[in-house]
Amino acid sequence: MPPSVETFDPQAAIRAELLEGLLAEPAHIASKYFYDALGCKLFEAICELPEYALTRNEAAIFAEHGAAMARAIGPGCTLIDLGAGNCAKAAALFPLLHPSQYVPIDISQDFLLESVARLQPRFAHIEMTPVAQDFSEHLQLPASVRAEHRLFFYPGSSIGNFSPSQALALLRRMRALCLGCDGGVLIGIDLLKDKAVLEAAYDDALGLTAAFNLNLLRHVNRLAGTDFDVKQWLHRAHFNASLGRVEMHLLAAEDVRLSWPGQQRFFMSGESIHTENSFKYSTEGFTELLQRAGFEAQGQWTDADQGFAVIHARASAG
Ligand code: AVI
Repeated sequence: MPPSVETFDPQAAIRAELLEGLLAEPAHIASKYFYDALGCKLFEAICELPEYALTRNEAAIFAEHGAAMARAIGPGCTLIDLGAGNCAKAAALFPLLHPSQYVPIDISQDFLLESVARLQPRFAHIEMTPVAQDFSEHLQLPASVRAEHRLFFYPGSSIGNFSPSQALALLRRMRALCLGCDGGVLIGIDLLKDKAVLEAAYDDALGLTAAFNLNLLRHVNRLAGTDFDVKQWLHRAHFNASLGRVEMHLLAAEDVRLSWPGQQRFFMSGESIHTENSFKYSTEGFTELLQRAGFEAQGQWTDADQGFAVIHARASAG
């Protein structure tokens, strides 16, 4: 008999993960599944909303303090861009940082390759090494990534979508990949602020965030074969002060029988599916997390309203 071959089917793994979350009490869906093609466009539109100041605050910080950051970091880094997307945030820093290698990492291979193809002619002198990877699971760098002066760039407060313990694990992984190479991180975090301001950012008047949240159900239908009808679900967002996070949920607007091949689950009216956490930090709280991961904060910059911070930290010796 020929030996059996173990094959890994990524689609089946995604389906299994999603269905496990839907059968859990309470049900949950990982927020990384927001970003299908429409979800990416909705998120881009959210970043333009008056209520969602994160992106503007961060851009203002880079515009005002980018040169100071570049002085602190020094030229010639290996710039590793986590969740690079269209690469625009990193590219805006190229003229200041003068990286010797640019390593954009993103889950969406096609989008990443298109972005790099657009960028490379403008910065022909920078070696570009795109890596298609879901780094939330296990961040890995191919051997072609220089082990010199590595700088992990993680803007947008995306680290807030991980729990503090997951964020710590990811930072520790970055620390391990900085070993012996004068490495560091440049990371954007949304700061704790007034509850009403936070809740408006995740429940805007136009309903774009509601559409972003509901669109997740259509994406899950395609990935897992479920039969969600978005009309039966309502968007909810609230700030959980004791855990320091904005939570997004989808609430059943009526009794719902959800089915998929071979199985079903009943949701009572008002029952929730937890779809996202967005943790907010104080600069002290995040600096402490960095320290626990083996980094030492070197500089921090905030916008005029103290809504957002960009922190530069170096891997500590040892
Ligand atoms: C990508 N991430 C940092 C956004 C956030 O603010 O947590 C995703 C988002 N969710 C709702 N609006 C935006």
